[in-house]
Amino acid sequence: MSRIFADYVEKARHILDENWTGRSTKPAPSLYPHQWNWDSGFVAIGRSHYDTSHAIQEIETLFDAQWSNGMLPQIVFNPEELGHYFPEPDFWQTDRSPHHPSGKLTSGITMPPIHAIAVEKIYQRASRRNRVLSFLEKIYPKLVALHEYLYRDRDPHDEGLVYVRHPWESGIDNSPTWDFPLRRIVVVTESLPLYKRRDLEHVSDPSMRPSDDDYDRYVYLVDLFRRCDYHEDRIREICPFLVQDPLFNSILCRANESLARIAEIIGTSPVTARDWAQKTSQAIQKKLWHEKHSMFDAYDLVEGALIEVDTAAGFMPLYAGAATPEQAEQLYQHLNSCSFCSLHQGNCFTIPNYDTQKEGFDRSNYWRGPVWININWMLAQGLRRYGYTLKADSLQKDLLQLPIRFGFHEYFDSFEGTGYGSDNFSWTAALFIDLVYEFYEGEQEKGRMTGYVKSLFSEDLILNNGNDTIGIDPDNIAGELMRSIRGLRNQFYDTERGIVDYEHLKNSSEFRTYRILTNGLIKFNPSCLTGRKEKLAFWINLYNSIVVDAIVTLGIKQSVREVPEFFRKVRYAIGPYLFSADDIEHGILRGNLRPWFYPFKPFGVRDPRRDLIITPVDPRIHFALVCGSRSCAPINYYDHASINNQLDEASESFINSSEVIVLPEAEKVLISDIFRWYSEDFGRRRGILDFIFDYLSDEKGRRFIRSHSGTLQIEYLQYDWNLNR
Ligand code: 2M8
Repeated sequence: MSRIFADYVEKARHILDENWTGRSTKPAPSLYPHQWNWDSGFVAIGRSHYDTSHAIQEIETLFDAQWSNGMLPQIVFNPEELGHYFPEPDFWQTDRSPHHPSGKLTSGITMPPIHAIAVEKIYQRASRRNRVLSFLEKIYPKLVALHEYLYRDRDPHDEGLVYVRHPWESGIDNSPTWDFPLRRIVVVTESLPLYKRRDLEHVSDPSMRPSDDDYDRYVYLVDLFRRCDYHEDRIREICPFLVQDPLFNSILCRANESLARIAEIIGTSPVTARDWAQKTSQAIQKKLWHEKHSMFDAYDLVEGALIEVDTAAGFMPLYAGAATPEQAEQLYQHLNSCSFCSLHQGNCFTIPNYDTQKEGFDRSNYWRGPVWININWMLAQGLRRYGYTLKADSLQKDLLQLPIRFGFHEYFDSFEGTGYGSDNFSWTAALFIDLVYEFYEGEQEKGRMTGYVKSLFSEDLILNNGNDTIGIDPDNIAGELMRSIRGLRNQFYDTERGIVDYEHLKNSSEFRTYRILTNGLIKFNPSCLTGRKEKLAFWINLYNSIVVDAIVTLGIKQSVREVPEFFRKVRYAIGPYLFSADDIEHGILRGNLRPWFYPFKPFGVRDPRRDLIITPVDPRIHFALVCGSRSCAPINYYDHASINNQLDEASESFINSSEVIVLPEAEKVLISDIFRWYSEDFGRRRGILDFIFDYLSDEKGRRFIRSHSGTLQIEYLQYDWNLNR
């Protein structure tokens, strides 16, 4: 792990330790001094990487306060911390309900049910899974009871969509979406119970919190619930705020997937959980989709209509896998626009909670604009689920850099990144840990060679054998091959998402044709290529295709590291010579420079392949050469006529991805290992910084690099060798 990540993981763990009360974790030291429902889920996910027993305790403590009807309360109050928050047990008066848990102090509403997801992660990451089994067996019926409660009490039309009846239940308290149903509540001050807000005592600027008008309505609703003695049928009859929220329902839907897998692990039937997941997924798809907005919106049950306000919550069906591929594509276009900070937009942290182009957007006000780590964490997974890896990567970049640059805050300014709300915020710390462990840690594990591939690959492998060349015109082979590679790109490479559809490519006629054409290479003389651009395009395309060809032919599953010395051993016969991927990269494209991992230059003094070397080296090739891994360039086809622009685009993409993180506040730049390995090609430190400066879109980062180029510290990010599938 890079040192800076190790330092910040340490800080994050320290925050969680400081916020630990002995039984659970406070969301924040003073603003939120009790246990919160979904916060604990996120915290357990973070802790699951390094402290199984605390992660388990976090969840157990929360479920100890579950109501007898299955409801899991939004807040479990810590009796020792009373007096600093509003509303507290005296205001909730939950003992009016026969379902309230005896001996526990709780609020009378719930929150998004993230817990089955957390429980599954605890199990998956535990070093001794057998020991976690008894926890799974104990918690499973409680998770089921929670989901049953939601489908029984909160889904009046039995349609698979549950309602929230208070903005606090949604977790996104003052989201602009709630303005509409809340407007329905006419507050008569005299009949509103007296109350005193405590939250403003803990924040520097009240405009960053919900307004007093909002609070009046929050209080009105709590008063209504207690007047109904928390009886759901009575509440439903008169409550002016009943909303089917895409965020809440997507989390429920995704949690059902985890619940089904937990059922299987403990040897019980996953059918109910699977049915729930399917029902909710279809209901989200049909009822919450706003065709004209190309977005999921919340449905107002009182009004009987969608609330036409698009917030980040509308992207959450991606996390649940509940969007159709067509809906996902439309969501992606919406998400990747200036409304929610598009890729490489610069000076805009992705993704803000509300559309930056809307009048009501407020960059510092709580859930009305800022960037929230938990939302982005879920969305990044959703985008990956649908294959939008480049965008997922950009969310990941911000999830990493915001806490490092601006502190472990509750939320962040979408343009400046400034941290707002409480500092030392637990879920920011926990999800930062999760991200670092997920993407920069488990590599050794994943890099292990599979026995099958190893046995297949003890010798060099020449992928083209010269047989089966029927119909190949030897004089035209370069052109034919390039056309075929372009065809593969069009069909199977998703350049926008940065992935290859290996599954379909493998059995396609296009790939068969490509392989036949590679046989023709044996009759091809590469010295007949003229012009630098033609040569660059030919060799870059060939390099990228030999990698894809080898991944498919060798049946690589997880990472090219499954095959030792992959890049040195896979070869094409071209004319009378053999060319490995390394020969193409280091020999031809890098001007016969020694690779960082090897003591010799690829072509010796008398090697005739030296005639093919392309000099001077263009360092941009490093962002065009696809190595089949997540950390390397997204695959494309390079056309000699536009190769210059294409190389610029590839460089821009890479420099603005999570492979380059500029941290002016820490006077550091974190960059991909690629820059360490090929430092010489870029012109060492100076050249690397100039290169980054040229392509970086973040203005503040550029200014910092310019003014601190002599003193700033460079650290290298571990390379992610997992397959770009
Ligand atoms: C915020 O909500 C609480 C009420 O639940 C509050 O403002 O007092 C929200 O951000 C919510 O999502 C979060 O769970 C809670 C504690 O972090 O704070």
